[in-house]
This record gives sequence, C-alpha cells and structure tokens, in this order.
Amino acid sequence: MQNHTLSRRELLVAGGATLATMALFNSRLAQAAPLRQGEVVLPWLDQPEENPVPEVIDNQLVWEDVDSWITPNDQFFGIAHYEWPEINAGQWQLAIDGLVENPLSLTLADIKARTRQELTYTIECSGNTGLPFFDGGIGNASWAGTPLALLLEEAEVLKEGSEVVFFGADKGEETVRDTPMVQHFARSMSLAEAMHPANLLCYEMNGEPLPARNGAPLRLIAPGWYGIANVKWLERIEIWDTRLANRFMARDYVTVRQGGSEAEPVWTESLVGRSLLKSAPARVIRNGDEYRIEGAAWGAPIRSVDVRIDDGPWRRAELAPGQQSEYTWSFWTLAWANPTPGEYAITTRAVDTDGQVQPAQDDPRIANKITYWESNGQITRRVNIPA
Ligand SMILES: Nc1nc2c(c(=O)[nH]1)N[C@H]1C(S)=C(S)[C@@H](COP(=O)(O)O)O[C@H]1N2
Ligand SMILES: [Mo]
Repeated sequence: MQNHTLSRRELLVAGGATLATMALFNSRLAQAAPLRQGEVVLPWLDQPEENPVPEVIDNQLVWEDVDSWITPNDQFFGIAHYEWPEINAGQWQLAIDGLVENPLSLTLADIKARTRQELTYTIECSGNTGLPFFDGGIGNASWAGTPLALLLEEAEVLKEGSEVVFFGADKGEETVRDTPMVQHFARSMSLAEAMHPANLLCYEMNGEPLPARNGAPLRLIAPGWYGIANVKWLERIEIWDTRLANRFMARDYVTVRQGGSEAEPVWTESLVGRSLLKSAPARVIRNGDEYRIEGAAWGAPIRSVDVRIDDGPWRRAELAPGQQSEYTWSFWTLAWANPTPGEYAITTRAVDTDGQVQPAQDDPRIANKITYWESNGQITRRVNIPA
C-alpha cells in the first residue's frame, strides 16, 4: 500500500482551502486506513469468476484490498476495447478541428502550458457488476489537466457546431452492414455537455504522469459520466453538427429493457451515459469479537447508506467524515457486534441527496434489463463468521 500522508499534490490542492477543510480531508483519508494491529479482513465467499477477457479488462479492483479513498495507480483498473496503444508523447499531437473557426494542433507541452485544474473523480465502467467476472471496474483518483471548455473556446466553435466527438488512437476492425472497416475508439457528447467546467483533458493521475493503461499521454475526464465517456489515448477532437453513431454510441453501451406486459411488451433502447447511484460492501473486518462492514457509495451525491444483514432491518451506516464531493465515492462503515458464527448475506443501498434510492434487484429498472450495462441494483455479498 501507498503511505497515507498527504502527497505534495494534495497539499497543493488543499493550499487554497481553509485549514478546517484540510483537517476534514485529512481525517477522511485516515478513515479509509490500512488495518490496525490485530485486524483481519474476511474474504467474501462469493468471488468473481475468472476474467475470460484479460485483453479487454485489466487490473480489476480487489474489494478486500481497498484501504485508501484514493485508489493507487497500480491498483486502478483499465479497459481497452481494441488495443493498448503505447504512444510516443514526444511525437504526439492533439488536433481540434471540424466546425471551428480556429483549428488547433497542440503538443503535450502546449497543453501543459495552459490552465491547470485538478479534480478527484470516481470512474466506474458501466459494465461493472453486470457480468459474473467483473466487479472491480471502479477506482477513485485525483486527475489533473486543462479544462476542455477553454480549448473549445480557443478553437471558436462555429454556430452550427452542436456535438463534440472524441477519437482515441486505438483502433480495430468493425463490420457494419456487411462492410468491414477500421475504426478508432470514439464517443461524442453535446457541445453543452462538453463545455461543463469540470471536464478535463487530463495528463496526470494521482500526482504521476498519466499511466499508459489509463490513457497516456492525454485522456478526457468527464465527471458525472460512466467510464465509457472518458476517452483515453486522445488524438483528435472534432466538432460536428450531428451525433456520432458508432459502436460505442449506438450498438454497444445501449441498455435494452423489456417493459409493458407479457401480451404487449414494450422494448426500449437507451444510450449509456451519465453515472447512476450505486453502492457496494467492500469488506468485513474482524478485530477479536468485534466486526465491522466497510463499503463505498457513488454515482450521485450521497446522502446516506443502509446495510441489511440477511433479511434483517436496514441499518444506517456511518459515512466517513470529510468533504462531500459530487464526483467521488463516499466510504462508510457499520459496526457489527458479536455476530454468531455462520454464513451471512450483506446487502447495501445508497440514497442520494435528492432522496432517490438505489434500486433493488427486483426493481423493474434492473429486472427488465436485458443488457449488462448500468447494473446499479443493490449488491449482496456473502461472508462466513468463523466459530
Ligand atoms: N480510447 C479508449 N478510451 C476508452 C476506452 C477504450 O477502449 N478506448 N474504454 C472506456 C471504458 S469502457 C472505460 S470503463 C474507461 C476506463 O478507464 P480506465 O481504463 O482508465 O480505468 O475508459 C474508457 N475510455
Ligand atoms: Mo466501461
């Protein structure tokens, strides 16, 4: 594990804040701390299946190992649909063109010379917990880069420009209506969405140069969105007057539901985009006869988290003290006094600041879903309390 003293970077961030905020931030890090003397983690009985697609999903988070609010880079998951490009940052340039008055071509040094902004954001793959081998597609990092909005302003988007299309350097073959073609990974969002001041063109992760796995030399960081929107290995940003309709906008990352009735089913297909309210038990910790359940909640600003053991009552967990951030997971704890030995099922549900409750597995939003993306239903994990 990394040590938990504040990094120089975090101190720089905190430098602008008040001392009180800083103390809160500090205590929040302290809350998600390594085990104390005599404490042991009980491994979950239900473990994810072996990953059949290691070339796509890399380095999943191991929930039992989560002991810091910031996920260290070497524990951060990575996704690549086509390939894992290794880009020579010295030769690399970012093009911003299409429906703009002033097309730009920028080196990494050009981008680093522009306004620097930092943001802590929890990124989750929309497929996470939707497949039996995939529950570690999430991590929380401090990202640094330059605001996307400033570069779009610099490029002077023409008035007919309405959509911002992000292209990665990674490419692969797709067959569309019987025509094989080579396509780059790409996603788009509306100009209004792209102009959100929190969006970053990011070159740094947790105070280190952005790792190759996570999109070096430059990636989009789009807080409030699922992972899919955060295009890595960025090469080109084009302004269009229409939506992108490629594999990642129109075929995959489309949630299909069957609603209506048996006699008259109504099918819907909707684009996966903004993140959804979610929580998960992370681990059960034993210290002598004392146990506690730790976990995380994310996807929306969190008001509270409830935990249920077997079919017992929902009990309110204690949120880790500190800044409530719109874009990061919140850690929580529930004390579990003297459970009798045996097997238990632990379920959690998050409530956001608007009072929305994370859906149960039998909620139609989850139960009607045919596809695996956006699986934000309540998660149950099983643990054995030893005799
Ligand atoms: N260029 C590119 N960007 C990409 C992807 C990709 O395959 N290629 N995968 C996306 C998906 S599905 C997710 S969940 C996030 C994961 O970000 P990470 O690999 O840094 O964890 O990257 C997104 N950005
Ligand atoms: Mo993803």
